[in-house]
Amino acid sequence: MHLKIRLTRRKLEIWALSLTSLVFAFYILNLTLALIILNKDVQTSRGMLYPRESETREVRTLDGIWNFVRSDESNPTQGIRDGWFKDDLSKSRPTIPMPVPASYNDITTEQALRDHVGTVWYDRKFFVPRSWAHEQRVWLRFGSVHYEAFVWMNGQLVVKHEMGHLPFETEVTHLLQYGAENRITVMCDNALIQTTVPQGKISEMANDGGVTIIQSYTFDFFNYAGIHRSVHLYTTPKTFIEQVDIKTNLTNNNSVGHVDYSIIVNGSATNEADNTLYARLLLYSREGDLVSNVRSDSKLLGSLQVENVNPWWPYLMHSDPGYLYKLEIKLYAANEQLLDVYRLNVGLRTLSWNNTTFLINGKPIYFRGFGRHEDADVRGKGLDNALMTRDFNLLKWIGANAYRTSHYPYSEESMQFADRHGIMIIDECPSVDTENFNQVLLGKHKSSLEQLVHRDRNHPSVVMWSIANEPRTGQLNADTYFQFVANYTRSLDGTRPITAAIAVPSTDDKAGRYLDIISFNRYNAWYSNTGRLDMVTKRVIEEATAWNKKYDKPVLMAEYGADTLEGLHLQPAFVWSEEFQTAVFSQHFKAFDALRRKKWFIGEFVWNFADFKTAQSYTRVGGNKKGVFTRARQPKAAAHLLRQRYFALGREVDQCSLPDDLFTYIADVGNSVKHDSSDL
Ligand code: GCB
Repeated sequence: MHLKIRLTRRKLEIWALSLTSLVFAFYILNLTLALIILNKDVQTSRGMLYPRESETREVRTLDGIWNFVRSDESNPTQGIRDGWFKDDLSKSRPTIPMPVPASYNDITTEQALRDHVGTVWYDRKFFVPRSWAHEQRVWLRFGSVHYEAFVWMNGQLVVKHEMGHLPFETEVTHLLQYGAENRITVMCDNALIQTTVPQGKISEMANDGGVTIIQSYTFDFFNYAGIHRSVHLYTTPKTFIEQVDIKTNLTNNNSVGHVDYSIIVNGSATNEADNTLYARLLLYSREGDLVSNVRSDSKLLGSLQVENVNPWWPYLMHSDPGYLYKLEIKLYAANEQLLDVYRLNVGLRTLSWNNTTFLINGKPIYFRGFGRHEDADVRGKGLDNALMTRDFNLLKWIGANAYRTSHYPYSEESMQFADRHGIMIIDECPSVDTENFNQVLLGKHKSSLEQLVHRDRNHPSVVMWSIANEPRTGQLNADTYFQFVANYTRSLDGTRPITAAIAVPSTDDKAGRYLDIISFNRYNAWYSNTGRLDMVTKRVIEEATAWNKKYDKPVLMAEYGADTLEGLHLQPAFVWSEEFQTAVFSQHFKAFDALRRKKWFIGEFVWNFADFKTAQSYTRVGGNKKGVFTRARQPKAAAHLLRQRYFALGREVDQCSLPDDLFTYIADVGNSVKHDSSDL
């Protein structure tokens, strides 16, 4: 009997053991499957040249006041089910006026709209000229809608696009009514989940009235949404220049410039038996002189050469920065019939890098710059030409030569400004605080970079791609994930180095080995050792050195700073005061100067250019206040110090001249005191 019991118990133990092993094996299998990320292809972009008028093209903006409806948060797809796009929105719901471009969040006084989660609807009517009906095609193009857009033309779904801050377009030739009224309807969804770029979380929470939907995210800027950039209709001929890819190079001691081009055409010259097209490319100087001229082969690729070239130089690195040529591309059918004309600005420059240095036109770059945001009162992230122009004037006033488009692509108009003003751009995709790496996320992350490179590859101002901001690169599968993302970006454009702004300690990081340049973010005396101005300099030197030691690559500091309430003065310096921000900067400057001597340290970027709005939090007083400028774009005290440093660096590193008002006259007390620019 005893033996029988013992045997049964033994059997049970064996079963229990095998069951545990089975469960464990199943768990391991699941974990492994979750860790396996495959490097699948992503869909690539087409077309999307910036809309420009020419002899063969017309452009019309649809910017202005649109009609707007906020869906019920608890019923975000109602508009689709009920067909709100089939007729005027006002027939389905009462509408309010909404400016385009602009974020919708801060336009009204309603908290419900500011904090809305889910879908909103826009529509407007417009006429298309009768003349557009003939022998041409019409395209509808959005500069950006955040985050996801569905667009209907006269009730027909014409395009869907997921990813804020990037353009999309579609042909609408056959859906328009020419010489008559048309209606465009847009549904925009701002919901961010674990597989969107950037990531967020949606949850339900009890509130005083029942339950409500909460959007949370870890990134530190307000999730502004809406039609953020211009909406255009433009025409092209039936056969037209759809894509242009430009690569430039300088030889013979920067005296000869080369422009390698490749053109993709949409449509075919039906009038030509052999259908052979060719292009003529004419390059004009800024002064309007023809400096190079070439006829392409039938593959529509080739090269232009420019003698005595004026290279594109960054601001303060040359007395004539931002020199742009105008490239005129004329597409012909074999019978010499002119089919299409498109013009774009081209800056001729060459980039190279190794494990210590990043060079432009053979000259080492030392970045003096900012992390920024597209952010302003009322309009949020909406394109605003006045603000953009002011921002570039401030960048030049302060002597910056670069900024990072933290943490998403900025407007195409600002990229054109950067080309013209010689401001170097580290062009960042919308991946922020990336974590929980998974297959779907990888696909969208790669797609965001594909769209970014496709949009911005012809800008001389873009000198580096940033593939993420503060990704959790210490996590288990960050290694594979970032290997795929970095290699994919390199396959799209091998002419620019790749970076990511990393905040995990260098000892934990698994992504740096796939980058060309290491950027790190750190807030000494702010998030760590708050208020301790004596705990900055050495730590910055040590951390930068650790990154360099680990990867043997150039290093830059992509973020440092301190929140500063404009007008708060406390002496001695105390956190949040203007004195403290000034002192924090100064302690960093000492570190940067020590690091500059080590050669592989290539730049300093303050966080942030201007104050900006964030989600509500007890650490943010009306938003993030680390701006050197206020949200209204006026300087805080530290701006004047930073200006003196950036120009001093410009003078030392690039031999630039100094503005007359860099120093305020103090007293005539002899050579030992710095009292004007000549003392630098
Ligand atoms: C960071 C982030 C940036 C934040 C900043 C801050 O590291 O990259 O998005 O705004 O810190 O001020 O906390």
